[in-house]
Amino acid sequence: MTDGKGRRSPADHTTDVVVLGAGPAGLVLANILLDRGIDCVVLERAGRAHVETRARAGFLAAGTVRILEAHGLADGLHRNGKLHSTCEFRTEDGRFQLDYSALGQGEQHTVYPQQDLVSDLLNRFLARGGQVRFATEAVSVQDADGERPRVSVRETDGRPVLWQGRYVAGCDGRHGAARRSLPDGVVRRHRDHGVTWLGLLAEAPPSLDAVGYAVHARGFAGHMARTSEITRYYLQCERGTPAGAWSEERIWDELDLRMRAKEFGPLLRGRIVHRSVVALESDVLEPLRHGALFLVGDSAGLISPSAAKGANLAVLEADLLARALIDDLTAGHREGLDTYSARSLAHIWRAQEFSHWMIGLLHGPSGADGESLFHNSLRRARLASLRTSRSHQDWFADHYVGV
Ligand code: RFL
Repeated sequence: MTDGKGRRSPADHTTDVVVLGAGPAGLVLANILLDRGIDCVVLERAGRAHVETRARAGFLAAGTVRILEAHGLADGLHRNGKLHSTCEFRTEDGRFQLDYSALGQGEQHTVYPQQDLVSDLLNRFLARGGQVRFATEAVSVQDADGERPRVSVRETDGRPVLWQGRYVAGCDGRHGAARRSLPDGVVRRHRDHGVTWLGLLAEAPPSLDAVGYAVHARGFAGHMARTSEITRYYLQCERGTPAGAWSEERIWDELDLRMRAKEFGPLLRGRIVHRSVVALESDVLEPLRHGALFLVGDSAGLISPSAAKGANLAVLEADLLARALIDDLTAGHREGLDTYSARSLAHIWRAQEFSHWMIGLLHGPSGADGESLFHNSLRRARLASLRTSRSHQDWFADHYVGV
């Protein structure tokens, strides 16, 4: 903001790092910074209750858990999370399980709902004196290529406020202010995978001790444990299907059919307590830095949930950026900041590649034309390799549980 003579208006608040967004990325970053005595603030558009109850991810990779442990942020997930290491594929050729703790590097997931992780991170940050401004929407990042970038913010009462920092961390997701404030030169590589899922949370215990992936002519169905009382299910649906379009009975019947419950055992039914429609899309911005503004997590790149990588990448990038900011702000070493974008992108693209491979494994065209039939035969062959080839399984395990 400038006055009538082109002078910058004075900032209302100053800090070292302005963090936009209180999701996994923003809160991991802010906790690490605060631990090292770096002054920061987290500006969050939503209210606290919303942030702590937003159900999304649940599968944390072993590397993610190690990062959280290294910063003393893993107590809750060790107390209440569950180790998990099996996935099951159900197809027209039967079913098979892979115990990935016995394959590749032998790593496991920890199943811990994202909202519980966010709640732990938030409580720890606040308990240590961290500052989070809820119901505070960042509108734009200004002067990102200058010495003192600023974030203009709309407070709850609509009042405009300016925050100034040395750096701004854009952890505010796909529709946030960080992305909106980038200059034209930033490239966005985007892919719409043409597949839509109905994402469901059922008040029902998991029905199998594995992540279930069902490949069916009627479309994909997925089963993922969350807690002993809540299970996530996915059903592929037509693009444009409203979240509320299917009755609970239809949902369970369709899940039974696609998961082949008659053949492999019943699904434990319960109330559907949450539904959302997820269009499988991916995008990556390059570079992830514009001057003093850095992109982290979903704001850096959106990844389809097919391989459960999004929250894991968010934590990994937050750790990379935190270390780089600490090096710069405590010792004047800029190298970490200079390489942040390239290092993060290397991880992001490997995760994108695997996610894309998973989409091809789990979905196929439903038509009976030559191309659809060809595609489906390829998919069948891919599943057969996974069922029978140990080297294929080792490769899968390392990519499935790693980032
Ligand atoms: P988040 O979690 O979206 O947090 C961004 C925060 O920024 C706030 N915000 C703003 N604040 C201030 N000013 C603004 N202008 C703002 N605009 C937005 C928002 O309110 C929010 O609080 O991003 P972050 O931290 O980058 O974390 C990313 C993860 O949330 C995401 O990648 C995962 O949830 C993806 N994902 C999964 N990832 C996994 O690793 N494992 C999984 O099992 C998994 N399952 C999933 C998923 C995503 C799903 N959906 C909803 C697409 C399942 C689903 C259904």
